[in-house]
Amino acid sequence: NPTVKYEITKRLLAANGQPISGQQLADDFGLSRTAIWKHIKELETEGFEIDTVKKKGYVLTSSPDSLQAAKIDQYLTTKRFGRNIHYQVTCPSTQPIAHQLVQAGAPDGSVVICEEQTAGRGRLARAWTSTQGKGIWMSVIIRPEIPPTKAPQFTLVAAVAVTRAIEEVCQVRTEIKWPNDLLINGKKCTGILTELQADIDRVQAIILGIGVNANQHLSDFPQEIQSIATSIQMVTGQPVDRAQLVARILHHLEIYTDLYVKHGFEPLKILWESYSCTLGKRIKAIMIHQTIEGMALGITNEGVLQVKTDDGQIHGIYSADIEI
Ligand code: BT5
Repeated sequence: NPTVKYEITKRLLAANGQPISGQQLADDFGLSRTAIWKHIKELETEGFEIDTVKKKGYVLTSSPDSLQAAKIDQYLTTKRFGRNIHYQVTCPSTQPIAHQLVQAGAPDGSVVICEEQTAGRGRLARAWTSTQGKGIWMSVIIRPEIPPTKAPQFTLVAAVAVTRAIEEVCQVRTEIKWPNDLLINGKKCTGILTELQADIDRVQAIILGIGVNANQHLSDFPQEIQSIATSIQMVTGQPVDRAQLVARILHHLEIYTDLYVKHGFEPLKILWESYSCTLGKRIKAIMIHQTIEGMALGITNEGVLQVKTDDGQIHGIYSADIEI
């Protein structure tokens, strides 16, 4: 029973090294002590180290660096976001799972998260490398009351949320490269993928894919992206507590989503601009059918990038790959 296991894990984590009586757990969950013991044994196979102290009960001595709901839960400060977590050790990609959950009626703020993606994806069917246990690979289901045309702005909302979370939890500043990359020292540490399920005039759900490189070393990346990718640990030298970072991302994502739904992108714009490394620079915006080169002037209240070409014309860009 996954719910009981989850509750036991939560209790053990919350006990902070103090013993928890097996009898107490058995009483609370209406199970036999043997059934509780079986759950404890299962947790041990998942990497939890648990001592059995005679007459006192179970003591959690260490927990694995993993992203089970119970591990994230201990840091959660949100009302809705992350209150419904689907965890899998491995999956092709969290995005299609989240799409299915939307169809099944998953509530606002539901999260799909895993340790490893075997077919992680970026925009335009590009691949996203998602090494086992090294990063945060998650999809957040958001159900805002907005028209579908506004959905792309969620990429910017998410970029600000993740930037702030990384800054607070890992003490390192990331820069936002419009629209969906977070960089440290010019290298990509986070990618965001915004997908949508919608009726003609109404968003059913935004499926926000967030990939954060947390604890990789250079050799964990495939050769072809070693020169463009980085991880937080590679920069700070400190291992990242991924569960804590996930909880903080969800914290900011909930606040900024609510702010956005109420007041639009405008109140988030100043924050977004303060982290941007795109504005005020000469850039190349590469789109599917054309490339525009010029000065990145700013973003509009709708999050559209404005680029001034040498002939003085100003172009509004909705989505592109940017070269600086
Ligand atoms: C993105 O696409 O940056 C969006 C990445 C979204 C990943 C999340 S993880 C959870 C959820 N489930 C999924 O399957 N996806 C989402 P784009 O801007 O198209 O960038 C893709 C490019 O980034 C690739 O072509 C590589 O050059 C590079 N890249 C691939 N893996 C990377 C990594 N781990 N770190 C940095 N760069 C990477």
